[in-house]
Amino acid sequence: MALKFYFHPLASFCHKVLISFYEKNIAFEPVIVDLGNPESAAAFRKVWPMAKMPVLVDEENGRPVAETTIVLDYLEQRFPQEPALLPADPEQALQVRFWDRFYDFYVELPMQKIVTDRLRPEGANDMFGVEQAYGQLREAYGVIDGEMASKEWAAGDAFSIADCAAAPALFYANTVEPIGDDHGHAKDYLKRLMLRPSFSRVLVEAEPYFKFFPMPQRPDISVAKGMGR
Ligand SMILES: N[C@@H](CCC(=O)N[C@@H](CS)C(=O)NCC(=O)O)C(=O)O
Repeated sequence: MALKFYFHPLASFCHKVLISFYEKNIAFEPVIVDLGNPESAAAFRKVWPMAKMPVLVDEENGRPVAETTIVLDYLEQRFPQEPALLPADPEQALQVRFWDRFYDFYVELPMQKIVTDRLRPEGANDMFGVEQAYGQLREAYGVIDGEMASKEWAAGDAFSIADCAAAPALFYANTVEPIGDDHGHAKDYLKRLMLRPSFSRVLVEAEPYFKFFPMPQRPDISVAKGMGR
């Protein structure tokens, strides 16, 4: 039951799926994609022409599965072993799906907008869009802070695919726009995520690549190593 996983260790959407692999103890074959390398990029485009990471290829059926939320859903169906990251109860599952979408759209995407603007050619930056993205992150921090006043994990008491989405999104978002002390519940939630063994493993594996993070701020994983506040 070989699962090929096309990914890059620095890429936050790839972290989202790695967390599920480590939570559920699913074996996979890692294939690192380097979109800056023409050969690696061309090989990846043959797997998935949209060339967005990650992509899972289950050698049992040979079909590529793209889009992280769908990949996580696929893993739940294929590997129903504990822990279940998508609840069987339809109402709870709806909550999990909602918070997965929230973290992708309102934390992950604005964070990526800010970071990838640094990679644009000189003169092609989008300062207006970047300012909007910072504003959206601050708005999202307020929502998360209110939610996490009464919840342990993104959708309630159980760790779920919503937390797989939240962890890398909030980690990198906090690097580019630190969550303030006025949002203590959101800060504590990020700390819980970083101490979760599945995500702290992802962060430790990503650390050698942080030198390629294109912002002046460097990601800091001391909390994940049990050394930070
Ligand atoms: N909606 C997609 C987004 C995937 C995505 O944007 N991946 C980034 C890496 S974190 C990527 O492939 N970036 C390369 C590019 O845009 O050229 C998903 O959930 O899988």
